[in-house]
Amino acid sequence: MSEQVRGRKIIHVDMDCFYAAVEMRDNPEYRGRPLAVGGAADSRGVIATCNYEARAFGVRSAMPSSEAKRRCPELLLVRGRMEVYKAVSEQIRAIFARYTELIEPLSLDEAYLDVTDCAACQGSATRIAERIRAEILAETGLTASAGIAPNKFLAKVASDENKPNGQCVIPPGKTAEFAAALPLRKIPGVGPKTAERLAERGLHIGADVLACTPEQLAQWLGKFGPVLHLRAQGIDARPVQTHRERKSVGVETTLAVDLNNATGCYEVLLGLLPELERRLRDRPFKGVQVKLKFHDFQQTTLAQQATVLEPTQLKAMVENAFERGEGRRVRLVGASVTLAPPAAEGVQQLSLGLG
Ligand code: DCP
Ligand code: MG
Repeated sequence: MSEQVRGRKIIHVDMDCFYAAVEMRDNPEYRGRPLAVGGAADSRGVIATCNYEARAFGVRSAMPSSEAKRRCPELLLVRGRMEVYKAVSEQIRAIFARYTELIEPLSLDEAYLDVTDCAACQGSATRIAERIRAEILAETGLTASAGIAPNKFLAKVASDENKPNGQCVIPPGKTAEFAAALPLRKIPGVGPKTAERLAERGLHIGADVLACTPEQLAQWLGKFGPVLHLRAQGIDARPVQTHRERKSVGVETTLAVDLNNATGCYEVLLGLLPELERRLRDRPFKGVQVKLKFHDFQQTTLAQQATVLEPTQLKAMVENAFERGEGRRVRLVGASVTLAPPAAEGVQQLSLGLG
C-alpha cells in the first residue's frame, strides 16, 4: 500500500436511528416509548427503522411490521415523512461541506468524508468529527455517530462502535490489529449467509481469514474472496467518490396479493418495462437482472447478458427465478439493467425490442 493511501483521513458519519429520531424530535409524545417508522402491520408493511426502546424488544429494520408488533405489542408504528428526512439530509450535507469537498453520501443519513486536506482543528480528524457532530446537533436537534480511520471500510465499522451519539478512532498504527479482531459479520459485504459459510469453515474473525490464501477465499466466495482478505488486514484502497456513475437502473413493485405462478410474475414484469424504459433514457446496457422476493422475504436475483429487453429471455428468467422459490409465493417482482460503461456509449443503440 502506498504512503499516500496510508495517509488518508476518512470520517464516516451516520445519524442515530435516523427516521425514528426525527419523529421523536418533532413529536415529544413519542419519546421514551418503543417507536418504529414503517408500513402498517395489517398491510404487509415493513419496518424502516426504530428507536432504541424498540430495538430492546428485537425490532429491526426490514422486519415485517406484523413480526415487530408480535415482538413488541406496545410498539408505536408511524408512517415516515420522507420530505422531512430529505430536508435534514440536506442540512447535514451542508455541514459536511464546511470541512471538505470530498463527500460521498451513502444514503440520506450516512456519508464518507475525506478530510485529509482539511485545515480545521489543526487537521485533527478526531476533532473535526466532534465539531461536525456538535454542529449537526445544534442545527438539527439530532445526534450522529462517527468513525475516524485511514480508509472507508474501517471508518464505517468504527462509526458503529460507539453508537448512539459517539465516535471511535482507529489510528493508522492500529488498523491491522483492529481488523484481525473484527467479527467477520461486521465487514461490509459479509451478510448472514456468507458469515454462516465462513463459520462452517471455522472462520469467525479477521485473523482467521488471514490463515487462508486469497485464492482459497476466491474459490469459496468468488470475487469477494480476495477483497475479504484485504479487509481482514484492515486494507481498503477505495477513494471517497464524490459522484458515482450510475451502474444500473431498476424498477420493482411489491404486489398487493402474493402470486403463486411464474406466468403472473412475468405479466407483472411486463407491466414494469415501460417505466424501466423511461428511466433508461436510451442509454445502452449490457446485462439484465430479474428479482423475485418471496413471501418469507428471501429474494433471488437472476442476471444475464443482454443489450435489448427480449420477452422470451425475460420470461425464461422469471420462470427460472420462480423455480428457485420451490413453491413459495412471490411478494415482489423487479427488473433492472446493468448500464454499459460510458466508453461504449453511442456505439450501440438501445432498442427495447418490445414494440
Ligand atoms: N432504512 C430503511 N430500510 C432499511 C434500513 C434503513 O428505510 N432496511 C432507513 C431508515 C433509517 C435510515 O434509512 O432511519 C438510515 O439507516 P441506518 O441503517 O443508518 O439506520 P438508522 O439510522 O435508523 O439506525 P442506526 O442508529 O443504527 O444508524
Ligand atoms: Mg443511521
